[in-house]
Amino acid sequence: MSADAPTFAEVYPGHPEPQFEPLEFIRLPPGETLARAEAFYHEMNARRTTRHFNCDPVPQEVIEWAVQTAGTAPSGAHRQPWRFVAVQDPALKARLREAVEAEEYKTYTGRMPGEWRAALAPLGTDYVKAHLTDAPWVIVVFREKYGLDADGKRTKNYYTVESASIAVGLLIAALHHAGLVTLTHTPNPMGFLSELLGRPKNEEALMVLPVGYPAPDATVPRLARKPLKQIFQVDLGESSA
Ligand code: IYR
Repeated sequence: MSADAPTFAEVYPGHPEPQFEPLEFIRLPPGETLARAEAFYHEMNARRTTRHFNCDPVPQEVIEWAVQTAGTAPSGAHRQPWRFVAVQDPALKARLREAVEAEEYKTYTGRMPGEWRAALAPLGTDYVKAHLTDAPWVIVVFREKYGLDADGKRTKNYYTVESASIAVGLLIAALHHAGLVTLTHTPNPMGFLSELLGRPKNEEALMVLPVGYPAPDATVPRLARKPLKQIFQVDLGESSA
C-alpha cells in the first residue's frame, strides 16, 4: 500500500470540503484522570436495575437533561438515529402496560424456549410489568432505521442499532448519576409501540425504560458482576511478541 494519503477530492469526488473546528479539550493531570476513572466506576457500579418503582414525581427537566446526554452519543455518519418518547400520562402508561403485558404473556406462557426460561429464572422476571404504570416516566427509545427527507424520500442511516444502543447506555448512566433508577425492557415484538405512540414508519422501538425512584421495599436479584480479569485482556500475553 502506498504511504501517501489520498486527497479529500480523490476519496470524495464532487463533495465540498468538510468544516473543522478546534477540539475543545482540557487535559487533566494524570493523577486526576486516574481518580476520576476510579470514582466513575464506583458510581456506576452502584447502579442496579430494579423492577420496583414508586410513583414519586420526577420533573420533566431532569428527563430532558438525561435525554440530552443520551443525544451526545456518537453515531454512524453522525445521523443521530434516535428518538426518545417520554410518557408520563397515566392513561397512556396504562395502555402501554396493557399492550406490553399482552405480548409478554404470550412470551412467558408459550413462546419462550426452555433455555431462555432457565437464563431468566435467576432474575425472576415475568409478564407483569407494574413498573410501567408505577414509574412516573416511561421512556420509549426508537431507532430511526432510515431518514426521510423533505420530499418523503428515504435516506440511508448507518449502524442504527449500535448508535441508538450507545445512546441508551449514556441515558442509563445519566439517569443513575441524577439519582434515579431505570430498567431496560425489551418487549418483543415491539411493533405496537409505534402505533401507540404515533411514530412514523421509519422508526422502530428499541427499548422501553421506566424511570423514577425505587419503591422503599425495592429488591434486586443477588448477582455478581464479572471481575476485570474476565472481561479484559491486554495484548496476547507472553507469546504475542
Ligand atoms: N423481554 C422479556 C423477557 C426478558 C428477556 C431478557 I434476555 C431479560 O434480561 C429480561 C426479560 C421481558 O421484558 O420480560
